[in-house]
Amino acid sequence: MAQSRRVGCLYADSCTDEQRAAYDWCSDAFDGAERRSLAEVTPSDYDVLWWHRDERFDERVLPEERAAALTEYVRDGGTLLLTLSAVAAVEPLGIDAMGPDATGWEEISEPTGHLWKALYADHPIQADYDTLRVHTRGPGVTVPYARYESVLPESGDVFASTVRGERDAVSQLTVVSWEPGNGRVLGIGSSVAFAQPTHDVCQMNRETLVANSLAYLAGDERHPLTGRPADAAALGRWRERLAEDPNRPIYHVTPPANWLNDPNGLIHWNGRYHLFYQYNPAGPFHGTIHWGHAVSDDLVHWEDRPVALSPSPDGPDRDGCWSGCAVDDDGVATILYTGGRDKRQLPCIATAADDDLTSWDKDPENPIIEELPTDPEVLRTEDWEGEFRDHCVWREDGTWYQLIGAGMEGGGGAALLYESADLRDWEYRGPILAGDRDTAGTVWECPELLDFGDRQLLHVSNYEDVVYFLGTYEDGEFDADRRDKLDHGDFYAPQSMWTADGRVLTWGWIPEARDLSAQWDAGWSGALSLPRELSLADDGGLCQRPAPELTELRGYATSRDAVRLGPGDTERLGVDSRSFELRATVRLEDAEAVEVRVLESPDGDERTPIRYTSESEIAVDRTRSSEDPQATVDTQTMRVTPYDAPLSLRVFVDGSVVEVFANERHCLTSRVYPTREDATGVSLAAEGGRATIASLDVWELQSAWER
Ligand code: DQQ
Repeated sequence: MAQSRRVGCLYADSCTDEQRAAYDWCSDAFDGAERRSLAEVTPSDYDVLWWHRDERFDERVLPEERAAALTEYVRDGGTLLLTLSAVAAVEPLGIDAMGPDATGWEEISEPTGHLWKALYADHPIQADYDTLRVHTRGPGVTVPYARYESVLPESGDVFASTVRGERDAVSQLTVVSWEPGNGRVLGIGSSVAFAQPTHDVCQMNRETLVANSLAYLAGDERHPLTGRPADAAALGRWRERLAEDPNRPIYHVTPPANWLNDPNGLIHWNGRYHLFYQYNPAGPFHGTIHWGHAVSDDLVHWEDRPVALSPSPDGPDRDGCWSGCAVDDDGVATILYTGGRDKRQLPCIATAADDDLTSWDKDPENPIIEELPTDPEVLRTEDWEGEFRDHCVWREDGTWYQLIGAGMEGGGGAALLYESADLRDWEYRGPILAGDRDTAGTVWECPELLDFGDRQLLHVSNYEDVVYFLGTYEDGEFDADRRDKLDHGDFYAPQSMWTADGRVLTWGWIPEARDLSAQWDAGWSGALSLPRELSLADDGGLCQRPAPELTELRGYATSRDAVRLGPGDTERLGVDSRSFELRATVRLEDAEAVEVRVLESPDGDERTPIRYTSESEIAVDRTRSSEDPQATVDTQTMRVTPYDAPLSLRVFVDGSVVEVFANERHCLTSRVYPTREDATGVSLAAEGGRATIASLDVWELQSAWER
């Protein structure tokens, strides 16, 4: 039945076949639909305006005066649907400073449509579907499109990317919503062509999408989540929306929604701890990287802050603000980060515009280093003119030093040293350490040098692992005498903060271990590790332990005195949780192995054993962690020393994160995704002999976020 809405269907000079087909359909669907040329339309006559354009968008079709009238109409509360290449009008209409960067015609070879974000699964436009993947165009036609691909709208909120056949094209952003002034604008940049026939399902989906969009825009209802969040309350609503997901950690730092990777710019400033992180507001995938922001007074309770750093449409960071660090430049909080544009990645600098580190002023001279070093030559790849990024900056005797991660042509990864008097003019000094390609990786990302007095630690991330070197750093050279991994599992690109009382705390990115579609469906991706206190032991080795502040999160406790297990014995503990800390001291006696099984269903079908063996190995066995075929199931292992002493174990389970600390030295972080609601138990088991769990405590851990 036709809906009674006044829809103004816009065209430039005359209607094309495609516009005629679309607007004919609209007249059937809406009683009050009328065609109007842009030159003569009176916008306020309509509940909603729809501009569907299949010809290339050209600013000449929108003379300044017309554009101004439409802009005013929208700002005053009017609503506008832009489809296909009309989405490009957002720039001249002043709706967004950044228009779609990918426009043209494409041949559709398989059913194509929209990949909706989980955040908007219940949006009135999409609510008729119980899937996030909705095909709206069948194969065999060539249709126009206007999408965001390597940039993001500056103020628009992405509702959907693209689905092609069964494949998620996550970075082709095609449905975007704006709320300029009092108005609302929706852009659907592809897969809504009407003229050529398509098969029934696509046709129905396409009509539902456009009808829902027009009805939504013509009505007064606003969706509570729409809009790029500008404050903690709006970010909290996103967090709330995802809170029921049992895989979502509650006491690890996560993005409010969408994507998180490396920790950045860690700094204790004005009495508060600031954590920034690589963040993609477009969705749960790596792309269009901004800096997200969270603050804490105590290192365990965190508050969301609005996005701190965004790419500038005209800047050297147009395609992304990649990893960097923060320093105190005589009372001015300053960040150095990597700006990306096309195939160039170069260092940029920004200073805090306020004491809360909420916004940052980028230096007009960015990038502050314009040329890549040539001695040795930086590795050129398909993606980059030079693999050259990420920053670690410190001051010594009044001089600033900076490490940048790189790959070297014909060699392996390297940490390159620069020197400066003012953080802006940098002189190249050469690599402080370079790895060989076969054993240390082709590129070193996120290098960080930590000074422990007599000895120093350098860690680098080589695409696979975080490798650390212990030794001495002097006169621009690092002389390493030990090397190991900082973590043996899912942990990458860590960065550290010095606390006021002189401790080093390190956070790493805990990536997901499930496929991209599963991440998309979850609506979020990535977490940060717990803060780890790094220090050197008397024997010169590295100690890593959870920051003591974390005990603040402890709630209800289950404690056991010595538990003695015979060969084959299993003991179930009275734990029913997915967010807890377990602390145990394990003696193997003559057992071959002891297992602490977490996230275990009552029948044991789903469980994640953390296995300590007489071979001095800890394994997190994921073979039965999840019945979800999208989850990774391999076993992750690490060696633990000393061989014959009891093992002191601390395990932090949080939704899908299992973070293991052994003997305050070795770490293994794992991701697991139990599917069963009752996979919340913990049991102990011994194999091949007797074992003793000398002490055992389990604490429920509370949320780090206010709810
Ligand atoms: N992640 C950043 C880069 C860095 C990499 C991009 C490491 O700056 O090299 O998001 O995960």
